[in-house]
Amino acid sequence: MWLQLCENLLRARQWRRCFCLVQMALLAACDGRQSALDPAGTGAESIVVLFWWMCGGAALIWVAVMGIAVYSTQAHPEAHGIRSARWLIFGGGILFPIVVLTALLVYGLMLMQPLRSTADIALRVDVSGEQWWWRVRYHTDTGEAVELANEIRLPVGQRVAFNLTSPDVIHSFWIPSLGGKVDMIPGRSNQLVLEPTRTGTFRGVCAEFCGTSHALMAFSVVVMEPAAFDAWLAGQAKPAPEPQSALQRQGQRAFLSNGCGACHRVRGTEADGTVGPDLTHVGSRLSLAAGTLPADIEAFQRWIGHTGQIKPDVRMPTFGMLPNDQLTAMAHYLKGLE
Ligand code: HEC
Ligand SMILES: [Cu+2]
Repeated sequence: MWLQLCENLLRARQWRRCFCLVQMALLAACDGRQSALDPAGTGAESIVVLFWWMCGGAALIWVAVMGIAVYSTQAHPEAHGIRSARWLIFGGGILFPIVVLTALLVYGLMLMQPLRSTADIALRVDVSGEQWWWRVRYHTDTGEAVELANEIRLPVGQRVAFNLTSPDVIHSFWIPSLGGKVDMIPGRSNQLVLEPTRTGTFRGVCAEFCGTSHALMAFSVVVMEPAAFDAWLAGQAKPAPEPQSALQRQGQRAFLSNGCGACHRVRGTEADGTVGPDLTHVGSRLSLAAGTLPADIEAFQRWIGHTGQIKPDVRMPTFGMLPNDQLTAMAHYLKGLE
């Protein structure tokens, strides 16, 4: 009796542990800034509804199939005529899937309809998938385009149309918390409409293998109150602030004399390159190099001195040959570009 009691207890604890693990895995997967199951946009909300319907339906079908399988091990073959067996195959194997899949298709198409509508678009943002970062362009009221990289800010409750392109390889633009993903295909311009429903910071990723550093191209999505968004965009539209300290001025000279301006633009200076990200307000970004590094001074310095080690196959040369004081000065200059 004691033995049995112990065994039962042990089993109960194992079950509980197992349950805990499953619960933790589910919570980790469902929560947070990159989860399609914790929606923060109308698109993601439709997807999550469809997901749960499909999960529920799949569970029901699984139970039914298992029930039939168990029954078939118990039943006597003589108890069923060939006609009823045929009916089971026709009904369960052909009729039932046709009905279920057609219903799912119609339901899915109905969910898509409002998502694709281009009515009431409040904001248009161009995003281009580069190797391996995201070029983001806003069009302001004055008609001037504001470019930045790896960061998208949106006003809450407004429909935004993304114009998605790529200059060379296929990427896929995906913000799981806000909605579905859409491919960026060279020579084409695809459209995706999203409508964020709550403020917060979310994470977007590339969902199509695009080369060596595919896993190192993420971006931040910040959903803000409309007034805060307008203020942010007005700030981004301004030219770069002048360097304040002697160190920052030294950094600006180093930046301009080492050829960084051939690939990078800093509005308000002679640096006017477009191969790499626009650095006019790089000091205010939430991350560096497409979510690869934090955006602090040490990270700026590490990036410029160890570029290829941090991001394999990156399209920026490593400037590790520059003396340390120049790297430090450039890092201070860039961090000051807020
Ligand atoms: C040949 C073109 C080229 C040159 C020259 C170049 N860069 Fe870059 N740079 C790039 C590209 C491309 C990226 C994007 C890398 C990525 O994230 O995949 C980049 C990214 C960066 C970033 C990160 C920007 C962000 O928003 O994440 C910084 C900072 C930077 N470069 C600074 C410099 C500095 C300083 C120099 C000069 C010492 C320099 N770059 C020279 C092409 C260049
Ligand atoms: Cu990609």
